[in-house]
Amino acid sequence: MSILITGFDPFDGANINPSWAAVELVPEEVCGQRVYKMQLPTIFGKAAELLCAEIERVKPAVVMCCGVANGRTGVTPELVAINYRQARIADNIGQCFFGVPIAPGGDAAYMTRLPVNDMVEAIREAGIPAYLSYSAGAYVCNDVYYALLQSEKAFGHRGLFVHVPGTEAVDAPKAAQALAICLEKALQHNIG
Ligand code: PCA
Repeated sequence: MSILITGFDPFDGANINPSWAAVELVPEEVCGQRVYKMQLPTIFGKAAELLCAEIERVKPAVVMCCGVANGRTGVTPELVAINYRQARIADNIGQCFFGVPIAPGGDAAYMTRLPVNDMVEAIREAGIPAYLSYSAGAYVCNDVYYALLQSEKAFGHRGLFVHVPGTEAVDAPKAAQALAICLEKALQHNIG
């Protein structure tokens, strides 16, 4: 049983993306399972395509994608991915969608089957701020999350998206610790 985790490259003129900084610090093994890591480009469509190709190659049991949500005050597991694109800013190749579906005619939304409330509780117990989020937005993170959950049937993984806040709210080592806690909960859930 392997694990795949992803973070994003910098976007909107930033020098770093705290999601990738955190992913890089997650141990190479969690609960005895190998952790594969991948950086995704902040590009509508392309990020999801690269992710699905890697899932097909690695065949992980659990896939956890991570992004930054500036302005949030804690680590936020995301419950839902919606079939919608709406961007305030262009992605890293200048694409900007407004009010269009990701998959025309596709399901309106998907929910993760992983135990997000247990994750929030466990992260808080470790002294790191966390809360459940009911919207991953409508930018590239949600785009990837929709593809991640939509492809569960085809590839057999369980997917989750987690937003980390800016480093002023939670620094990279703490964010990495929170991500590792999410993985532990996901694996316990998959085994149990
Ligand atoms: N956050 C953006 C996309 C890449 C990232 O790290 C988002 O929340 O959609």
